[in-house]
Amino acid sequence: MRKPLFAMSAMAFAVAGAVNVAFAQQAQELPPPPAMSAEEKATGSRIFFERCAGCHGVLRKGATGKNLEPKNTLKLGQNRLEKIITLGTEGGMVNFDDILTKEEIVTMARYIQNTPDVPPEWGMKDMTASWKLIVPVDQRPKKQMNKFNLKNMFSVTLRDTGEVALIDGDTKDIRSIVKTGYAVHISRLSKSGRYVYVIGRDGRLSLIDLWMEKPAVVAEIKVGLDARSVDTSKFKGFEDKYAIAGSYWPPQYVIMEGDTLKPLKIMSTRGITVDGEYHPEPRVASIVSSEIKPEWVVNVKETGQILLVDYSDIKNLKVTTIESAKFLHDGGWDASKRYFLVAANASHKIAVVDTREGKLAALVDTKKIPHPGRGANFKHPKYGPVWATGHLGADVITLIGTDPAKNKQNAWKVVQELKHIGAGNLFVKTHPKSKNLWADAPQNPEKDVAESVAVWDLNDLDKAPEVINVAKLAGLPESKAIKRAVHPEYNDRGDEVWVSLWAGKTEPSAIVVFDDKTRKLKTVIKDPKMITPTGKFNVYNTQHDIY
Ligand code: DHE
Repeated sequence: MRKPLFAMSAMAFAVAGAVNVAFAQQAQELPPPPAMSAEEKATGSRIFFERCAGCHGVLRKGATGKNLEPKNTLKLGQNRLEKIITLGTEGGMVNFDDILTKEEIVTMARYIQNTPDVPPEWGMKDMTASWKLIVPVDQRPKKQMNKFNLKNMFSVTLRDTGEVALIDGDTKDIRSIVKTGYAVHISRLSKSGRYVYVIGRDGRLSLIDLWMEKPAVVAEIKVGLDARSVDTSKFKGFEDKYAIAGSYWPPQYVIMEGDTLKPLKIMSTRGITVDGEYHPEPRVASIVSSEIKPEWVVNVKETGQILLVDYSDIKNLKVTTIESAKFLHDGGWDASKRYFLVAANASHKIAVVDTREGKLAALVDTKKIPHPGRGANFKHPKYGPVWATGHLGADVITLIGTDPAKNKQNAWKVVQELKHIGAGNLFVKTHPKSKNLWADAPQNPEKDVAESVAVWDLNDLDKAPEVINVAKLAGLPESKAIKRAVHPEYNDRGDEVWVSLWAGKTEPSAIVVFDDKTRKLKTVIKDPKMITPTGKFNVYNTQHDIY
């Protein structure tokens, strides 16, 4: 028995040896990476984290963005890399000449020809050490201590100051500005509507208690070194009990106590992709909370696996792994809240999960790079219930039928593509009480398009949309820089739409409020403290997943 085995391993060694020689030859053909001082490396590392890792991954293995390991970047060389970073590419990479200085572009081109740094892990010890229970539960109010109409409060991301503004939807007053994580990303609501969970790109998760006289952070934790998603337990009997946050680095998710953020369990997402290959950095993209089961839907970007995490017994955690497509990003529920639709953006597909059955219901082919946010649900006059997504890479809004019970012929099919004002859409939105569908295009390179939104009449979707130049209406000082119109969000009654005008950190930004019925300007919320507003999360709509 021993001999053949030995013979086999000798052969394996020989093959491996030959492969190593081939690699060495290949490596010899590549030029050496440019030398960098420690200071220059630190600058490169900081800029890469702030600007590049979101699309390319910390290990630079590529996702929405290309693989940037030295085996590829060294082939391109300094000049070509500088050009790509400066001007962007037709493949969807944006130009950085208005974001980075010339010297920074040179540094970045050098940095990405060097081997990526592997950041440290972040386990239970680090997490627990970072956890701060600022106001223990028994010292918190027993009832709402302010007179605000909390249902209509908006938690607004102030991206570049690492804060959220809590804005009263009735009076439009800023009730509180709360310090949160760096480049704060999203807010989500607890099932009761009392707690706001805010996650920053630096992995800082903040818990805000809306019942306090002046709402403030009552607990905080660092869930990872790079993160984007958070949600809470919404199933009957588990309301406000647990929170879950997903990290980009380390690739993992953590389950916490809902009202204190005490970490309870960490689960790694490292593993095998839908193609059967190991991936060291499968990042956690969107997470949503089911109302029909004690379950979260956790979408793992690089593996293309959708995890149904059953939180009814977290000591004996049951996770269903559903194979879909790469690279999973954002998504939302259909109107019945049984089906979850998520963009596999680099595959140009929408994956549909039937959460009642715990199975993939469909993979729907779409135009390039779908980017739904949470999408938009409405009843189409011809096709019945549909869910809408916009696209970063195409100038259409895609409508997908979502009712296999009564409109089987349209279910999980693209029933219509609405012609948008351009590519570069990020978010679409409607409301059950509205007859309008709003879509932005902030990533479009044309200033006019990026500063505008399009509005369709849901009763007549063949009619071209009304195009509203939000920046022109807002009355902010003219500037060459683009004021991106981004993230339409309804108020709780569904009769107002708020659109952010996202300008640079040193320029005035604003939130522009429209009357949904007339589509006319209602008011502009301006304030010197309103720096780089992007996402806005209405308490009631976010609490109940209304979109
Ligand atoms: Fe987001 C949602 C990741 C850039 C504003 N963003 C999400 C989600 C993910 C994600 C995974 C879904 C969370 C969920 O539902 O649980 N976003 C990323 C990135 O990786 C990316 C491309 C690059 C990065 O480095 O972060 C990125 N996102 C942006 C922006 O530049 C935006 C426009 C401005 C900003 O504030 O940073 C932005 N992302 C948003 C918003 C949502 C979001 C407003 C929530 C939409 C909603 O209605 O739920």
